Amino acid sequence: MTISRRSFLKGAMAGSAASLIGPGLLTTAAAGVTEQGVWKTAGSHWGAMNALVKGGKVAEVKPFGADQYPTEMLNGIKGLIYNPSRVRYPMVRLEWLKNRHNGDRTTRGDNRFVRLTWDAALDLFHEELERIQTDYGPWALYAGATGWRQTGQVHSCGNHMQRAVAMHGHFVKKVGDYSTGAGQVILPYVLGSTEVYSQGTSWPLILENSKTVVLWGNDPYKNLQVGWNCETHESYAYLEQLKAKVAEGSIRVISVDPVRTKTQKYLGCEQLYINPMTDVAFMLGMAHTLYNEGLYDQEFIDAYALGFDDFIAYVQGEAEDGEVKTPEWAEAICGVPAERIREFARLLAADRTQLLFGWAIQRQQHGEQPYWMGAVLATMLGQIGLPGGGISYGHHYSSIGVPSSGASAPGAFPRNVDAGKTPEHDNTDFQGATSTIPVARWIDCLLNPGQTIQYNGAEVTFPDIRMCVFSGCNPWHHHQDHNRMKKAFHKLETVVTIDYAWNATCRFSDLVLPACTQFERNDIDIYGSYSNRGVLAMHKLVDPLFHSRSDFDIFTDLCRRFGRDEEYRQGLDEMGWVKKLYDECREANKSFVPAPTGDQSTFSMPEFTQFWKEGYVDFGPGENWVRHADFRQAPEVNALGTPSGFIEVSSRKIDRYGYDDCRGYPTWMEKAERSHGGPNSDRYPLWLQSVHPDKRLHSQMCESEELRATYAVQGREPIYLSPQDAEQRGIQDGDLVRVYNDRGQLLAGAVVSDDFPPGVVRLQEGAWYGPVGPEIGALDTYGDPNTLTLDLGTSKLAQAPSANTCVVEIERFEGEAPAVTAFGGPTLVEI
Ligand SMILES: Nc1nc2c(c(=O)[nH]1)N[C@H]1C(S)=C(S)[C@@H](COP(=O)(O)OP(=O)(O)OC[C@H]3O[C@@H](n4cnc5c(=O)[nH]c(N)nc54)[C@H](O)[C@@H]3O)O[C@H]1N2
Ligand SMILES: Nc1nc2c(c(=O)[nH]1)N[C@H]1C(S)=C(S)[C@@H](COP(=O)(O)OP(=O)(O)OC[C@H]3O[C@@H](n4cnc5c(=O)[nH]c(N)nc54)[C@H](O)[C@@H]3O)O[C@H]1N2
Ligand SMILES: [Mo]
Repeated sequence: MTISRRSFLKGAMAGSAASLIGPGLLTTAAAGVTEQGVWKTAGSHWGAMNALVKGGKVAEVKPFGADQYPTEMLNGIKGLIYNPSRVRYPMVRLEWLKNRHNGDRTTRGDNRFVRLTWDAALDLFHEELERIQTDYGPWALYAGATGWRQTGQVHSCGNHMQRAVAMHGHFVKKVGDYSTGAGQVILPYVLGSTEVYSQGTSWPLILENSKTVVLWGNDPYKNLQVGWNCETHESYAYLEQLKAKVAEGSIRVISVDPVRTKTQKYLGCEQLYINPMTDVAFMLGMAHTLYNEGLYDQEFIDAYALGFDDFIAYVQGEAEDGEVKTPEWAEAICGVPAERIREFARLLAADRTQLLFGWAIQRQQHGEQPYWMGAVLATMLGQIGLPGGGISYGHHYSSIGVPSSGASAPGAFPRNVDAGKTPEHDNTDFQGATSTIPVARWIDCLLNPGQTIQYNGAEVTFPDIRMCVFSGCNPWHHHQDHNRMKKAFHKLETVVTIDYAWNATCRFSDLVLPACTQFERNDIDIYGSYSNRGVLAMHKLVDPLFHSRSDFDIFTDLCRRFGRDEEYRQGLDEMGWVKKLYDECREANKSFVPAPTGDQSTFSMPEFTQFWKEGYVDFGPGENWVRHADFRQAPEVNALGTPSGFIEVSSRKIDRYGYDDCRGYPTWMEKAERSHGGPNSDRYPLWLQSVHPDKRLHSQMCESEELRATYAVQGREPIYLSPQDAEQRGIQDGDLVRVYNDRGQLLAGAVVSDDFPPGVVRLQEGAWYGPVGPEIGALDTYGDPNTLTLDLGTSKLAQAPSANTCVVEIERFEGEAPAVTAFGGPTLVEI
């Protein structure tokens, strides 16, 4: 059931075309000694790079030669390695050290910690795993949460944590993720795959064939700066060509978004303003126009889709609600004038149209609906499977749309116990509870053990979790409603976190173990994420700082405590693993045929030593490809993965679940709270969107002081708001403001900007949580939006996060502002 990004990536590559080697493509010498120091290759989510190491320190970072569009975030790398928020030593929370799990848990978060030796810390970790497995059982341990671990296939830290814990005993796992939780559950019913992590139609074909490109809640120019692997930003070359086409008038790009985005400004394209969270109403109005003006493709629907009649009856007002979904009906909800809705529908039907959806609109209550409705719209337009037509849910992510090389990528250090082996504690009795929970429902689970909820047609019964282990994720940024999280954490007996940055997750843990950064260990990865352009040597730049160690070393040492360290590392050390993964990749690519030469003999991977010295192997570019073209060509042979094999405009299967919040076809449903006249807007009139940050990867790099200084306002996270909302509240650009609702309050720095319409404000996710104290309701001094967001499942279908369903009020902050507590590590207590 677990959906792994890597496995989707691999699937995408397996089906893609072969590639060509581009000699001389990489301009920068990978490795070499100069008078000033040594240049080495390294990698990160922000980009593959070359780094100058001088006197044992990283002195300079330059983009990798193949990266023609490097992100400004490379300027944050040095500050990520060297900053006051590094975890320096193994640490234990004072109260927990004194009284262990019997202590006062409401003090968790007071940030008072005592330094430990590695041996003492790992003994405690091991003892706690033993205690939980012996006194309770596997249902009491949650080690399921993983996140944006650093790049590198050997050190992928979630794998290390889960393998080591799994060798000790079973534990509760998660299904889904925060990125596309609703999308990846609804789309298999509609289009037969998750779509979100699938390779998409190649950019060159979009540029060649599309007449209209719709960016639907989508800001690729901002979001393509980071990739799941070592990014090389090839997508930006295509965005540049798109910009030229917009300028010459050969492609019309329209961005459906409440906000004037970075991409809009870069492309110089049109914005179609829409009230937040009302896209489904808007699209229903469009469907009404397409249907009643005869602009939809009946032939395509007859040949490729099922369930259109039930859906159209709803549009025409023949369903239970009796409401006709006219553009006038839609206007009252979405704020787009009815005539504009009609014009937009006509425009999309007039010629080749590519719909490109972002992910934020499914990170809201009923987030399944805009995705389903988008697919229905694309079905009515009848262009699915055509070059430059149809719908994509991924072109803003990790170089999706850049043709894949088709080569085999290196594998990874294993996540699970080896085949044929069992854990030390082989108890699989979850006492009637479910061993896998929907990822965003873990706080519900902590608060309501034993409760049964619906999930995707099944029942999930929450286990009674007592201990959590976190590595490579920062739940105290990524999960919604921190004050509710505090209540849940009062129930936890033990929390262990392994991280290199002392973020709020460390603060709310009992035992914290210092990992090193990816620049302090050797590794191997692909560069170019979905394009899979080549293999990169990630050279260790400097030794682990302070007392930090690689996750590999940390967990080998933990496993030694129950005598299974050799089995854990399969007898290999770090470089042994780097070489093993390279050699396996080399073997797998023996028969790799680069497409443009079509000649296997034009490609070979060198011996490991040569690769390590040169720093990379390039697979060359891939071939153009059209998503769903095979289905369009032969729908019976290349049936979709839906129950019927066809596009399901209505789903019998979902209808049979009988959910009131996800019906048998896409429907408009009011939200629990909504700005622009929606519920609770009288008290909290401002919609808070918590989009992905322009100059961070979530919470990663927030600690980088130099980079933070380029966007912080009075040392706080910026909150963006419209001139109208600012004026109404007597707020000036640069003012300190208090942002609040019934769930929490925070300080932020006001940025007044025309990019934002009245009623819409933005705090970027990943701002470090810095409460004044551990108490529930305490003011957050830096500005983490999840202090304010709603912790609610999207629906009974996906139970995904609804972070973007959130309304707030803002006031100017008067008086003495408390200092920012988010950064700088723990309060060290000597005992
Ligand atoms: N309000 C709101 N909340 C959101 C979102 C939103 O849009 N709005 N977006 C959601 C989404 S899509 C996502 S993907 C999540 C992201 O949530 P996370 O993946 O939890 O976010 P990161 O900040 O990337 O956290 C990664 C953590 O792992 C640590 N780390 C990195 N590499 C290593 C390593 O090698 N070893 C160890 N031990 N630790 C390491 C980093 O220091 C950091 O603390 O946030 C979600 N939360
Ligand atoms: N720089 C940077 N890039 C990243 C990341 C990062 O942290 N930093 N994170 C990566 C990850 S893990 C993920 S999941 C993706 C996230 O990718 P997304 O979820 O697509 O990105 P967001 O930036 O949250 O939002 C994109 C746009 O959606 C719009 N939007 C929000 N709500 C609505 C709505 O109701 N209707 C409409 N029409 N528009 C709406 C916002 O105004 C914004 O312009 O980004 C990836 N890329
Ligand atoms: Mo994400």
